[in-house]
Amino acid sequence: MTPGLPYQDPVDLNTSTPQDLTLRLVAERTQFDISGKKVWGDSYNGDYVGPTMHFTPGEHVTLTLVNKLATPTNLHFHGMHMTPSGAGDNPFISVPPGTTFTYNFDIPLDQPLGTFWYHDHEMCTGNQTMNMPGMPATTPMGSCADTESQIFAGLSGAIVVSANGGFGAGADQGLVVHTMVFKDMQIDKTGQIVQNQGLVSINSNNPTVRLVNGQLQPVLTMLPGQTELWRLTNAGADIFYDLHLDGYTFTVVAQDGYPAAVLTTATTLLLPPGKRYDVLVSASSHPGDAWLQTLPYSNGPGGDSYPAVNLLRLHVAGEASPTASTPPAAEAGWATSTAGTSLAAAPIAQSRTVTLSENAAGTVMYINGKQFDPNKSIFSTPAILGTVEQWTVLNTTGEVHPFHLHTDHFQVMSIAGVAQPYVGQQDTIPVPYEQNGTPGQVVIRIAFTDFTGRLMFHCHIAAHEDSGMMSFINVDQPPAGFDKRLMWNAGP
Ligand SMILES: [Cu+2]
Repeated sequence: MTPGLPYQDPVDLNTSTPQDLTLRLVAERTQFDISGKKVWGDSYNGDYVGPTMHFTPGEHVTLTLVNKLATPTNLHFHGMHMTPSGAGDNPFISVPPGTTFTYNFDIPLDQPLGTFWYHDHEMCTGNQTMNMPGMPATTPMGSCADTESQIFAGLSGAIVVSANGGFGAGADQGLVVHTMVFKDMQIDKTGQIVQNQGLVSINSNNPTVRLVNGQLQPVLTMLPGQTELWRLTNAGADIFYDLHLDGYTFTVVAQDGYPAAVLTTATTLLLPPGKRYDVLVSASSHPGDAWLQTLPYSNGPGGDSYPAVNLLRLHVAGEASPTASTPPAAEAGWATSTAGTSLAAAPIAQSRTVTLSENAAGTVMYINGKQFDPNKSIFSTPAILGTVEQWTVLNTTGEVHPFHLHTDHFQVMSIAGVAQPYVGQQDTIPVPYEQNGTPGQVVIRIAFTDFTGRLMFHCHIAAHEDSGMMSFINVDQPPAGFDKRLMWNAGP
């Protein structure tokens, strides 16, 4: 691979967002050109980083997935607030090899504007042992690739939701926008991306090649003083990114596609698998270079340890940007008008505990003592549409697990017992590991709005969801006589 090529954004699947949007994705075996090296994997429409989908609230989407793979596949629209049922964001759909499936859904008017992503979420229902070392990756239903293998092979890409081509209220500042999709690659001797197959397993702790939009250490050029919006997306299968841009700060305007209620700045941003941050970056007023790096990171004594890696070189050169003086001031109007109300004062209709655990070898994973069962939620009672619940997520293992809920975002109330200020909602939160016999703990609140159905939740280390750390909650309409005092109305 040749580092240092000019930075490129992923290809766009569509550039306009008509009221009726028709899209087509073909999943197939593909030989990629990765900064000059030929590598075999799986693609959507030929690209290692799937083409970026653009959606807008109020739109109807018809998306045909053509499966030319040798295994079943499907799509999940991570973070999108859309129906989890029917031909919507429904991971219970499985598209067999050689067939097509047409997804059909509305983007609701209250869909937050920001960065999301899509990926294979094939659940190979009935087999949660495929990642156990030495177990062949086959199931009673025939050849079935796990989610980890499919995402790792290449089946993921970004989704951008915007209105009028911009980011949100007060935010159409004419900034240059970049979509940065982080994925990593392990390549075997035959030039193929490693898969869980036969006696071979992906080991997320093995040396790996970290790529930005499928490029090795690309060079992004900015003018002195220029401000850009970067849509940072971890669309990889298993590993974390702890992003740092040497000498710079990130201004966070959205997290997981949900506008920030309060603008914050950060010098590092931890992105577990599935996480997104939309950030403003203002180039230095002086020409020079800086590395966007992922810092050394360990997700716990029972997990992985990753070395520091340079990801992208920021090259500041040329005449000072004519817009240099405007964007930071424009931040005041950025996005915050579309952030939702804090759930701190909401009535709590139900409280639940979600305990993440695993066997001693770390190969079989559980939630509340059970591996994923596609036919049965770990909860005996449903959530009620229009209510807010409080979930205490406990981690009794020696590694951080990023907890993800489909369909509805959540608000993080506390981490390890420390109350968290409201900065907006999110859909993926790293749950700390157990220390000295005290489980890691995150308390979240979820407002179940707009959609009934089965909402998946799971660890977003794909190997862990494949190993069973996944379930779903049923969301039902309020039964007759339901106590209206338990309903949450976030209105003014
Ligand atoms: Cu996990």
